[in-house]
Amino acid sequence: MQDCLFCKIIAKEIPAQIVYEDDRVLAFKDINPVAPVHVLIIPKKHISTLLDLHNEDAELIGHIFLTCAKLAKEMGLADNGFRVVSNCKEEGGQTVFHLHFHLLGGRPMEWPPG
Ligand code: D5M
Repeated sequence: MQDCLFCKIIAKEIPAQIVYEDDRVLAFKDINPVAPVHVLIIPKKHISTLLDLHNEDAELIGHIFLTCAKLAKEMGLADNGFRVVSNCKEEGGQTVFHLHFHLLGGRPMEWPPG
């Protein structure tokens, strides 16, 4: 989608530190990490928010979560654990309107989030 930052990363028009890619998803390091491991996992299909998901996206979302688990294991997070977060719209803290999942690990996480 035109003017979408993450679509431009998918198209390699903007550089990113890509850690995984396949035909449906891309994973890259967050530019502003808040944990020792902070990776964003995104669908290649442009979906603005969680609210824009449709039934046909169920398999894609399953694939994204399986990718989160695969990367967490590869990045050494399986023993101590990790967090996966998706912020939705303004009060959820979403700043980039292309659906994404934050994979956070490498330090203890707090609850509730700020
Ligand atoms: O998270 C959006 C996240 O996207 C935020 O943690 C910064 C990250 N970000 C923004 N621009 C870039 C680029 N160019 N590369 C990598 N990461 C980026 P949200 O949940 O929407 O607040």
